[in-house]
Amino acid sequence: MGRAAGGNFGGMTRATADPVRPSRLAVAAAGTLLTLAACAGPEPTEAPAQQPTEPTTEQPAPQAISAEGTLAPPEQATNAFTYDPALAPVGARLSVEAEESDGSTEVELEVDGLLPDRGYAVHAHARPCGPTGQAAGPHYQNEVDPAATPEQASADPAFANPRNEIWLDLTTDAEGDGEARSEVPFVFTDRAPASIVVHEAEATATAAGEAGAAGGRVACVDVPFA
Ligand SMILES: [Cu+2]
Repeated sequence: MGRAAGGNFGGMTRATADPVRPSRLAVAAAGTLLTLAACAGPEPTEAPAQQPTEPTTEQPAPQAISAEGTLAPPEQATNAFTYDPALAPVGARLSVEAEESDGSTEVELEVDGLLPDRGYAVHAHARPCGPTGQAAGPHYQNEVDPAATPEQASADPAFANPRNEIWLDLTTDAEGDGEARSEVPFVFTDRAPASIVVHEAEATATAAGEAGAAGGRVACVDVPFA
């Protein structure tokens, strides 16, 4: 019984009483000149007072991001590029969502308007899209392969694999739509990928010496993972 009464004292009475008082004082002191400003005052102070009482805001907010883009030729593109309109048609849409929780990251990709009934190899890459497919840099790796160089991409399955990189290989349906989902056992810290790249190969290679390889880069969408 005592507890319930104490709880009621806490939030509501205090929150509503404080903001009202100063604006009343302002009206009394300043007269007609300030009446307009004082009238406008109470409305904004009442609205925010309701939001903190929502219990759901106390849950830890998950780190979630989303991005989408419509493929355009590099000279017109802003965030979604096609480098090969025969394989990644202008107007196709890519949409990406990512969410971190409990030390893992889940990434989902949806595509609309690619070629029908076709596989595409897709990965998260380290840098943003640019005028050519190479702008996006190498695959994002959680643990970076020390043997990889700008000229020689990581091809060691110990690093170039779908638990250390984010692979979103997919197969489209008869309409050219498709989706992929990947959950990896890491989160982004001081580094994060910046784009999703679609390749010409129908699936990402996994064998030693060619792991991660997927042919030319046909499309790219910027994703603000960081
Ligand atoms: Cu790639």
